Parts: sequence; C-alpha cells; structure tokens
Amino acid sequence: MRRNHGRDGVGGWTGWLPRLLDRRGVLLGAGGGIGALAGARTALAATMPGHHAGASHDAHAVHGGMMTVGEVDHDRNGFDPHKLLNDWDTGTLRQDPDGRSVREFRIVGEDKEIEIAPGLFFPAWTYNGRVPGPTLRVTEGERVRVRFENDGSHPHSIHFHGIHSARMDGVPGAGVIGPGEEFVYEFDAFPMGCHLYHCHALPLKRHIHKGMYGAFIVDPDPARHPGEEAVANSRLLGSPENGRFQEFVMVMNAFDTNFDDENEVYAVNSIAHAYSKQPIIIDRARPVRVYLINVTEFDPINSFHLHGNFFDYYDHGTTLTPTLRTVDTVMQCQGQRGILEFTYERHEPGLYMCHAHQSEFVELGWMSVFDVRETVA
Ligand SMILES: [Cu+2]
Repeated sequence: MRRNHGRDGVGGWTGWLPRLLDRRGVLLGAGGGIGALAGARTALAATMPGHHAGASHDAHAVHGGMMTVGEVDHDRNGFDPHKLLNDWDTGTLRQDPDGRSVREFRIVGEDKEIEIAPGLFFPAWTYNGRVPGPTLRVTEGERVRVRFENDGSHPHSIHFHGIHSARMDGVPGAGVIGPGEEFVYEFDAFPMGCHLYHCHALPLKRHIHKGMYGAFIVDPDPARHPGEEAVANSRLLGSPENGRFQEFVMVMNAFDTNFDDENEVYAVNSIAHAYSKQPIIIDRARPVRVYLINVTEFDPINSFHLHGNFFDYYDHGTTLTPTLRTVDTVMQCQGQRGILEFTYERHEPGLYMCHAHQSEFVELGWMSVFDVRETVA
C-alpha cells in the first residue's frame, strides 16, 4: 500500500482510494481467483467483518465474505503453508578434517511460478523452490556452511542477518553469483535469535519481493547463558522444555502481481488467507511461540495483532527476557523480526484471529486464525 507517492500527482486519501480500487480490480480480474474479495470491496470502509462473532466454530461464519474462493494447489507449488509453519531445516552435521563440527546446508536458487491465491500465479524467484525459503535452524556458536547453487536466470545471493565477515555478506562483490555458479557462505552462528536471510542482488527490492527470503533461527546455547538456562532450553530445538511449546514460523510477505511497485496480495508464508481457511490448531494446554518476520516490500510496515489475548515479545529474539510485555500488537519494518510467546491455557476453546492491523492487508490476504482446542489428537 502507498498513500503519498503521488504517481498521478494526487497525494493523501484522495489519491489512495482510487488506487485501492484499482488494486482490487487487479484481484477481481485474476481468473476469479480472489472473487470473494468483492465482499471486501463493498466493505471498503468497514473494519473487520465478523469481528468477534462469538464462539462459533464455523470459520465462514466468523469471516463473512472476506476470504478467497477456491483452493490453491499446494502439491503443484511443491510446498504447503501448514507444513511451512514448523518445517525446520537443521542441515547436516559433519566433521571437518580438523575435527570441528559444521552444520551444512544446500540451497538452490530457481525461477518458479507459484500460486499465491486460488488461480493467481506469481513468477517467483525462490530458494529451494519455495517461498519463503527453508527455515534454517542452528544453535548459537555452531559453525554454519551454506552452499548456494544458482540455477535461476538472474544473479542472486544469500545475505544472512547475523555476525559474519564482509566476505560472507552476500552483497555485490561478496557472494552475489551468476546463473550456473555457486558460492559457499561460512560463519559462526551469532547472535541467538530470530533472523532472516534474503537475496541482496540489485535491484534489491525486486529480488526480495520476488520471493528470495527465509527464516534463520539461531537457538540459544544454554551453557552460554548462566542463570537463564531454563529459558534458553525452552528455545533449544529438541530439548524436553522446547517440546512443550507449539512453535510456528510466520513470515509476513506480499506480492506485486502486476509490477507497479504496489502489493496486490498479502499473506503469512505466501498463500493468501491460508490459515483462515484452515486454521492453525493449538492445544490450549501448551504455550505458543511464534517466530515473526516481516519481509514485505513496498510498504513501510507490517503488523501482527492477536485476538482475545496478549503476548510477550522479544525484539529480534536476541534476549531471553521480553523486550515488550503484555502487548497484543507489534509492528515491524521490513527486515525486522521478533519472537512472540503466549498461551490460551485459561481461555475457552474457540477460533482466535491474528492478522495485520492494517485492515487493507487483512482484506488482501493477511488474516489467520488459531483454532484453540481442549484436546489435540
Ligand atoms: Cu536475487
């Protein structure tokens, strides 16, 4: 969304409203893919239709006519947004000749058309054929080695958010490679936290919005955090303490489907309304941890708002004590991220929304639902 760039010489609301309608026009014309957004179009001035519609378990009753019509073919895409939520890629642990253990990953860059809403296809540039790319998960202090093979049609790179040398930065002159080439990025995983990686080839905004980004999670090493071992353990994948948590990666992204430098579709993990059509199931007895990342191009910020509940927030995930306590909304600029922790332990079971608090983003796809259940099979 943009309000004041005034391409037509008209800034502010008077310029914004016609453009919003234009954008909906794009969606409505997309093979009927987001036909249901006609409902949103008439509800232009409304906030959230179906807001707090009681304890209904009928997702459609809750959301009214807000959702996309039809189904995305996840098999054809080669990735399922529900599996992406906790599909950790921990690589392969190897021993170097000098005895040092190294966590190795292989990532392939490739061009791929993906379906981001029913019948709406986007010519993406991907890591390993999916958007977002694989969720890389390592432990603080581990040596990380990522072999990147560029099978795409343009130069690409992997720029990691983390502590590393200039040679490993994945920027022009330091790891941007042409089609058919490969490059090995190597560094020690610091600091702990919820990070990301993305292509840093130029023009940057094009390479990012085309889909070249992913989550990079560095779990704390409890031995490095004396006095905070319990919290650190709860974040360490594979520990019994971590096993209590229901962990989800939520990458807030968007797509400019007609290449006018504005987004027509918003989502978490790429597929518009995926988690409202099929809510994310939560066992109410167990705590929830969300690794939230904003990679949305073209819009200054994105946000996350949780219904019926509040959460603690760890900005960048680089601390073991919350940087914000008891909030129900956070905003992130592009590249910003953090860890959310909350529980529905004392709630009655039901459908609890989470969504961007920019209502327009909601209507265009960034709406999700947690289905909090008494018992989860
Ligand atoms: Cu690129």
